[in-house]
Amino acid sequence: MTDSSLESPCFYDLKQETLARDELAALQMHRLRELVARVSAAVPFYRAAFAKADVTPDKLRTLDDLRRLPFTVKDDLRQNYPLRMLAVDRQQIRRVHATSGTTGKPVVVAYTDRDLNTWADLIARMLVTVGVRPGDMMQNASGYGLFTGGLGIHYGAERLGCTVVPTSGGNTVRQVMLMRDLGVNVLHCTPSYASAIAEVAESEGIDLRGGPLRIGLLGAEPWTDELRVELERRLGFKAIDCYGLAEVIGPGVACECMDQRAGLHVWEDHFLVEIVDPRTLEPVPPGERGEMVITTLTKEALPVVRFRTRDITAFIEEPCACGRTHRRLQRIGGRTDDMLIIRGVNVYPSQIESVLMGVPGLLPHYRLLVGRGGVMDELTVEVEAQDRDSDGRYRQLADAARYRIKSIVGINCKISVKPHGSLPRFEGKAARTKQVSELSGV
Ligand code: DLL
Repeated sequence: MTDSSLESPCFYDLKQETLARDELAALQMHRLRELVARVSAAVPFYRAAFAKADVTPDKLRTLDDLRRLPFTVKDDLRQNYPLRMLAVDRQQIRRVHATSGTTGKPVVVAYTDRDLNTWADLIARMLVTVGVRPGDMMQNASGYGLFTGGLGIHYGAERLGCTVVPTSGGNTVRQVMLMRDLGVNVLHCTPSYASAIAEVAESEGIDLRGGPLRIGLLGAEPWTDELRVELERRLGFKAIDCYGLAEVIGPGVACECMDQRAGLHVWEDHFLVEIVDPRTLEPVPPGERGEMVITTLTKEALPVVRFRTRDITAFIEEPCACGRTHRRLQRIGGRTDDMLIIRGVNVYPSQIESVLMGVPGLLPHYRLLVGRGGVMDELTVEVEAQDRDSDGRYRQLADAARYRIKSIVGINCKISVKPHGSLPRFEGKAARTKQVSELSGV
């Protein structure tokens, strides 16, 4: 990055970020053919899958031919646990990370030296895109260890020339103290942890607003514009969305740009993205929502071909005013496997969050209890109130939330308003949905 490019709009890699669409497509095509040749030779799983689908690199003539390739799903990675899908020798792996995995074995992912280098560059690119500059101090309150959010962001921030405060998650009182005392400019964590940090800052009487804290880089879980407004009000930063997943690289796949914050630019020189109908697996019409499928174009150690992310989004086809040519994605509203079906209506937890945040007096701390009431799935929403219960206050809040959920989301649910501080807080990704066998008495 040159000094002259520090003006806004600012780029980390001007040439790559503003490549003409036809040049980008030619680069993708070249990298795709090379990838298919490489994994056919090195990964028995892909060799067998490509043989079954009757594809060889020379049959890939245009990017549309991508559709001839088979999909990869999370289970394929699990079944090849830990490292049977490696495309390089074990000695060439410099690091592994793993997904948390709710049951059974985690998915282990691996990186070569070149992968780590690419990753640091992509994070640095993302940081510049969201408004971080060399010399900024970033508190990285994201889990280190096996989660990709810690070290992934860490090395990218150092690559850009930032100072990193590697607090990881937890010990929130100390996080807030360090942010204030060190004059931290950038906070990276999940949106739900940012909400817990805001709360602790308030209870400690530490006002971070109006100080050097400028940017909240938030991601790793779905969140809403309503929560963004709330966090910006409480922490005084500009909250920016970033997206990624371990199977593809970790954070650094897509992010909003500081100027527009209207969709996430996905780095198309490294990731080939499709959006398909999760039932038919055919591409959705332009602009429609569907499941995002990603092919890694440059990963060496553990490339994935047409990986089904389960994340639901849509392309925004219009060029962005920031000048980046890489396409944008709508914010990820949820995952196909997080979708609830309440009395026949499909609901994502983020839709409920968005409604709750619109009810003055409720806090962004909530939980969704899903259970079977009679023959239908029923939803009880537990949500905290800002104030104590007096003069029927909780009943009014519950009525307001129930009415709005019915009219906006279209479902009937029970609302249980709780006192401030009674629901769990999260240091990483929030676990908001709980299946319960019997809902009566909640
Ligand atoms: O969450 C990587 C990451 C770290 C992203 C730090 C951003 C910041 P995984 O643990 O593999 O990786 O989880 C990936 O989290 O498939 C989405 O379902 C969800 N997710 C990630 N970012 C967002 C986001 C990291 N900005 C899974 N909005 C993905 C909504 C997100 N969901």
